[in-house]
Amino acid sequence: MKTLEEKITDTQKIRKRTLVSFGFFFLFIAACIFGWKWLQHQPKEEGALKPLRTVLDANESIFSGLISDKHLAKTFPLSAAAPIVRKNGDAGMSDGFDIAAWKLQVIRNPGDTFYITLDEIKALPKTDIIFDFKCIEGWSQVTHWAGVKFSDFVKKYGLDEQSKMKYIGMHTPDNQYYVGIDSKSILHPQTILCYEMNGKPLPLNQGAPLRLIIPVKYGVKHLKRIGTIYFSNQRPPDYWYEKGYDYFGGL
Ligand SMILES: Nc1nc2c(c(=O)[nH]1)N[C@H]1C(S)=C(S)[C@@H](COP(=O)(O)O)O[C@H]1N2
Ligand SMILES: [Mo]
Repeated sequence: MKTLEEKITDTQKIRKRTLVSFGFFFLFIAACIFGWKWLQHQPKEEGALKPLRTVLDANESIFSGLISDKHLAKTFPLSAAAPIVRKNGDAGMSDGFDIAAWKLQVIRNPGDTFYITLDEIKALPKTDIIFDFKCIEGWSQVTHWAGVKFSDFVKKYGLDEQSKMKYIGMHTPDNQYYVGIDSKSILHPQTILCYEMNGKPLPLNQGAPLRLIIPVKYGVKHLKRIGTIYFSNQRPPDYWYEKGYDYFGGL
């Protein structure tokens, strides 16, 4: 049996602990509010608050080291490919585009440009890929594409030196959509310059006559309607990066 005195000290102990716990709880909440306010007052860097941008860039340096030709995106049988393919994003897909007059512009070096026709691209070995196309908006779909491996294109057009630069840049003929991609990912064996979907010529709103399919990246990097390709050791401008997403866009 506890004496009355002992019972009183027990109650006091409980009261003290409760008070201390509440104290810590309120300190924690205050720290959260303070931290959040601090974050909101930080400057922005390429569309993202600076501390968040720092974390995104740190992630990039970790994950870009993991890209390798041996790590392939999962592929699927033909029967798994969706017959009706989602369409998303129409930046750079402006009206009045003359598909018949299209040529791919390749900037070998600043001031050294050449043009390639679709027939010349189609003359290179064709590669099919069926993979799970993932959009950062939260949807994904198994889809079937075909075209020329980017690495085959590089070999055929003698761009080996250029492709050793850190990045490749691409933009639509009207410059309204643009991406930058690390060279390891662009030379990955599953990356293709794509001109077919479900065994048929690429539909216009899906990027005809030529789009990028790069299964090691999120949808944002699969630029539709390629106008120009160039090489650079600096990060080329990137549409979604400027809106605050990470530059790498890897899966
Ligand atoms: N030119 C261009 N390419 C683009 C986009 C865009 O807005 N314009 N959106 C990207 C995004 S966010 C996704 S998810 C895919 C969608 O490709 P789809 O329309 O073939 O499904 O295209 C990518 N390529
Ligand atoms: Mo997307």
